[in-house]
Amino acid sequence: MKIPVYWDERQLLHDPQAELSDGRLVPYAESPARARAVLEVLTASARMEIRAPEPLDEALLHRVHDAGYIALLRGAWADWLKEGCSGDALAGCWPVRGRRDVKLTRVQARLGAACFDAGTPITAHTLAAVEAAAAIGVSAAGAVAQGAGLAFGLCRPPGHHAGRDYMGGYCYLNNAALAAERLLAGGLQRVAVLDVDYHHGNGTQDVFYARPDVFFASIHSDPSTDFPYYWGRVDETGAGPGLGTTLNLPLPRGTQWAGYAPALETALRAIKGFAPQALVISYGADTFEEDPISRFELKTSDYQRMGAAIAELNLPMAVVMEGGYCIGALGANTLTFLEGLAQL
Ligand code: SP5
Ligand code: ZN
Repeated sequence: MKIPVYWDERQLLHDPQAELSDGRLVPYAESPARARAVLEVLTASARMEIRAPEPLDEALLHRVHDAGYIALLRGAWADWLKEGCSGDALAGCWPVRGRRDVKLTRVQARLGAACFDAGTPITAHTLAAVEAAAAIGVSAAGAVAQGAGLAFGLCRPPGHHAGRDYMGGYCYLNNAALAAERLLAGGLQRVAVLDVDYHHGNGTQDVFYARPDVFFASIHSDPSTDFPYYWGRVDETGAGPGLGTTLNLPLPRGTQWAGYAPALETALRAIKGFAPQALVISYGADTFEEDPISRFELKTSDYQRMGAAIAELNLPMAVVMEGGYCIGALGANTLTFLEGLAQL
C-alpha cells in the first residue's frame, strides 16, 4: 500500500518577511520553499500518494486550543490593520513573568501575551495556512485511525512550539497534539508522541503535561544552549495524573548518530513501557548536519536508521512535519525517514 501524504496548497500562502535572530532581522527560515521541496520529492516517489485533507473539525480544534486564543488568531490580521499597523503582525511588547492579569484590548498587546518569541508573525494569509496545516495533522491521524499503518502530514507552518493558548517558534496551532486528540477521539485509550525535531516540543509537552493518556517524549538540543530555552529539561516529567508521562532527552550541540541512537533507544523503551495503541511523530529534519539554524550532525542516511528504529515499536504511526531548514536536503531527508518507518 502507498503511504498517504496529506498536503494543501494554501500552506504556501504563509510567507512572513523576517524574523529576529541573534539581534538581527533575517529572512524568515520557515519559508514556503521548504514545503515545496518536500512535496516535490514525495510526489516523485511511487510509494507516496498525495491526498487533500478533511476540513478542520472545530470541536477537535477546541479540545487542544483555548477558545480565546483561537479567536485571537482568527481576528489578528484584521485587528492589526484596523489599528493602523502595516507589515507583518508581530508584538513588540511582552508581559514579564508574574505580571497580573489585566484586560488587553490592542492586538499588539494581545499578541505579546500569547507569543513567546519574535519569530512567529501573522500575515494576511497566515490563518489559511495554519488551519490547513492543522487539518492535515488531523487527517494523517484520521488515516491511521481508519487502519493505515503509516501516514504523513506535510504540515506547514509547523506546530510543536504552540501551546493551548500561545504561539511561538514558527508555530500557531499544534498539529501533533491535534493528531493525538484525533486518535483518542477515534477510540484509542493511550497515545504516545515522539518529537525528534532539533528543538524541544514545548507546546506539545504543555498541552499534555497533566494527562495520563498521552505520553510525550522529546529528543532535542539542550535548552540551556538552544531555543526554546525555557522548556525541555530532564526534570520536566509531567504533573498530577500525568506525572511520569513526559520524557525529555536533551543532547549537546554537535551530536551525531552515535550519540543520538542511544537517546532514541531510551525514548523507544519508555514509549513501549507506556503501551500506547498508536504513535504520533513530530518529525523535524533540523537535526541535519547542514541545517542553517541548528547544531546536530545527522546525515541523510541516519534518517533511515531513525525511521527503522521507530518502526520496531510496531505501532500505527501518524507523522507530522515540524522543522528542517536545509531546503536542498529536506526532501531527501524526509523521504529517507518515511522509507525507514515503512521498512522499505
Ligand atoms: C519548528 C521549529 O523548528 N522552530 C524553531 C524555531 C527556532 N527559532 C529561533 C532560532 C534561532 C536560531 N538562531 C540561529 C542563528 C544561526 N546563525
Ligand atoms: Zn525545530
